[in-house]
Amino acid sequence: FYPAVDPGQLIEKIETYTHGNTVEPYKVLVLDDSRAQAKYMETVLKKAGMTAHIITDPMQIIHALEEFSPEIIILDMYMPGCTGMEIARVIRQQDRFHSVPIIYLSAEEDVSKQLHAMSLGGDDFLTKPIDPKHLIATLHNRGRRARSLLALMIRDSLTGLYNHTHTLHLLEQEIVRARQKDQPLCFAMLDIDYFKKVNDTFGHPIGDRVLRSLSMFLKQRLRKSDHIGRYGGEEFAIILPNTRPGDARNVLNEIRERFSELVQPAGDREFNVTFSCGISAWQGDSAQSLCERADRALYTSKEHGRNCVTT
Ligand code: GH3
Ligand code: MG
Ligand code: MG
Ligand code: MG
Repeated sequence: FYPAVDPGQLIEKIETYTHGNTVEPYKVLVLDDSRAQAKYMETVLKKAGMTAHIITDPMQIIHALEEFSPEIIILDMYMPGCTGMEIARVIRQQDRFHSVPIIYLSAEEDVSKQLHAMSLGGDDFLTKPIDPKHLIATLHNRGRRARSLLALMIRDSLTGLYNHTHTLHLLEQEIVRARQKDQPLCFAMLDIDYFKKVNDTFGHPIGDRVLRSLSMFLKQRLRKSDHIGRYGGEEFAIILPNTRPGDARNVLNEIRERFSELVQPAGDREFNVTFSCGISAWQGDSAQSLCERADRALYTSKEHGRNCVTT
């Protein structure tokens, strides 16, 4: 346990250090079997403007990961019945927490033991007693890097939209929310019509520009609460929370019509592009089933001559 520091003085120091920092508070999970150490950490983190979640029982780790969704994890090394390394391994087994920074904080001074712990899934090894400034600086650096990595991981680089994996993750989340709030939810799949011909006629770079133009168009015309993803090559997925199927159809029909009127330039030529759309309304079923139904509706739109929306 960090000794003999005047908490008032300490807090003042940390506040000076973090002054002017406007980033969203980092969510930090701390596991330490010593209640006193855990409490101390909580004070330091909170005063540094971070959101702290403290546990003293290693058995709570899985639950804490689920409930709190930490961005950074601080682990004690020696706890009754298990070690920090074993906990790190449990954390790393979960896909979602594969790249979340894990920092050991321990009184262990044996460097070979520290290195061993780092080789088992840890990113840093800090020793107790830790200078709060040192701790907070480490957390800020780790947190910033973790966030920029995550931002890259969830987006498609061509369009800036959410990628396939993250779109499905959002869909799962919105299903949970729709159930809790007893609200409707719609899912739309879009596929550009005859896109192969665009590439063949005007070249791949112009095709890429069409993909970006549709992405921008969707971002401008949908609500902030809607999620737009690039589902595949020239396929897009849209999650429409709190939306009834009739409203989803009207919105997408409007977008479809406006987009089809948009002139796409290609050197001294120009052309128009259309898309087909399939919409499914959530009926208490799984994300997979919702996707399958939207895909079938999209297929129907293609069969009916393209440039239309099927619910
Ligand atoms: P349909 O109306 O039936 O959807 O016809 P289509 O030509 O759009 O469908 P198809 O699936 O045959 O072709 C999709 C094309 O999209 C083929 C592929 O080369 C192109 N494509 C996929 N990803 C990209 C990309 O990132 N950039 C470009 N320029 N083209 C892409
Ligand atoms: Mg301990
Ligand atoms: Mg396609
Ligand atoms: Mg297509």
